[in-house]
Amino acid sequence: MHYQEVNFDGLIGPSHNYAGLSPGNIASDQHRGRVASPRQAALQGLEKMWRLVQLGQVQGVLPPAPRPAVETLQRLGFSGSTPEIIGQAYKKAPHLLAACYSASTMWAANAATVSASRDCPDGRVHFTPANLITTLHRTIETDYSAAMLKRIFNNPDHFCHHPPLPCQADYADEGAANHTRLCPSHDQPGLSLLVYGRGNDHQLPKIYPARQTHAACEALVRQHQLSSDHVVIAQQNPDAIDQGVFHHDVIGVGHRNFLMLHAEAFVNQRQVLQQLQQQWQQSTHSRDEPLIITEISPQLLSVKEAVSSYLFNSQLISLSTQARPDQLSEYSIRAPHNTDEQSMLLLAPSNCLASSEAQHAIDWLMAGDNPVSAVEYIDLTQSMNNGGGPACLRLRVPLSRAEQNAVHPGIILDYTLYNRLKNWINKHYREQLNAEDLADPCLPVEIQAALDELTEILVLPGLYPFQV
Ligand code: SUG
Repeated sequence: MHYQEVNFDGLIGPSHNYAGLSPGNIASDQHRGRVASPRQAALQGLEKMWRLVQLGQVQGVLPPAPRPAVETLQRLGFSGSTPEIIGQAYKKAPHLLAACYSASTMWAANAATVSASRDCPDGRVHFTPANLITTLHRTIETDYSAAMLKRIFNNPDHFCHHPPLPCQADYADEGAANHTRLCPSHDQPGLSLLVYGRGNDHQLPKIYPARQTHAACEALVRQHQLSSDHVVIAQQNPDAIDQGVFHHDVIGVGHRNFLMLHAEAFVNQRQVLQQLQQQWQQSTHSRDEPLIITEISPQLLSVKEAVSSYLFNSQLISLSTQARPDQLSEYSIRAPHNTDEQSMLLLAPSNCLASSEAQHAIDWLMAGDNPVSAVEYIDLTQSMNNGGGPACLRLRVPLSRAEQNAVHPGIILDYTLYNRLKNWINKHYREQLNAEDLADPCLPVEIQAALDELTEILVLPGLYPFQV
């Protein structure tokens, strides 16, 4: 049966702003209080999705959460009508208003952990929405994301939805950003690499929070019934967390049989990589398809520069059978030297162009013995300024043909939907948004009108609570 890794990207919502809400996320901190452009942000995200379609990929669109989260402001003690609640919150606790306005559901890699049907004993795709308890603005995403994913993957023959892990510090979970599935090809069982920052030992970051726990990784493995010989659980290097690596996908990316990561990503990295190789041999029985691991040394690219360029937050895209070399854009720096089954495109954030270290690392990668045969750059500046690169914006779901057919069809991007969404963004989104604009009583009304129309475009009637 034909399996494919399908990307589902978070559509960037109309309240995208820079509020500096994420300690340990250096870009978010540096851009606190800057003027954001929701329109440009959403168009950049949409262009990325459309590029994937042009490259022959199946691409889904995940609608944003309704904002502001008035019910959270109510739970925090603000009362009255929506304009009154917003007015009080802006005066007394602007950081809470900003949290309730955050468009953070755009970073769909944090929406859930997803296991492929080939990896789960019941043959279904398993989803556990992330509780995101480390930050307020992110933990209020969970109920919405859980409901939205159930609407989109709503066939119980193919999809199994679990509740989020308990909202307690020991089970802090940030979803697929800390999960990499490695496999010889998507129709075969995979090896799950789960990464945490906080366990029982004392190797903790000193400055910034570790957002994922070991206990959460173990619970996810149990929840999805992954077999232990198909799982490796690794600890993030606490020094890397203190340099801004708040999720593993800031320092490593894997696709099919290829894992690319910084040499300082993990505690005991040697052992972790050895364990991956051993389990690969045992679990995949695939000698023809080796697991290729490429480590980038700190001499080539420092952790600091990895964080500022976001090289490891690139997407790796299989070019096999999907895209021909002539489908690569003029931004592809090199044409693929082969287009066989192994060939992959590195879709990197355009920030990498401004970093000579990142450029050297890419040159080194392209010259090396690995599947990356082309690189292309994508401008996601608006999301990047909040610490969200190409890989953060997408949730990967490996799907068979039958599973793909069971996904809600209204969210699969084609040329018509791309154009409708572009017009919708241009019609509804503000060109600019700053901290003071969040006090504007017109903003919730504008957002509601936009989201109401979006549910018609995506054929998801009644998705938002304000519609019922
Ligand atoms: O959780 N930024 C997000 C970025 C998430 C990136 N996702 C992955 N690495 N997969 C975060 O830190 C900033 C919002 C603000 O400051 O306004 C923010 O939430």
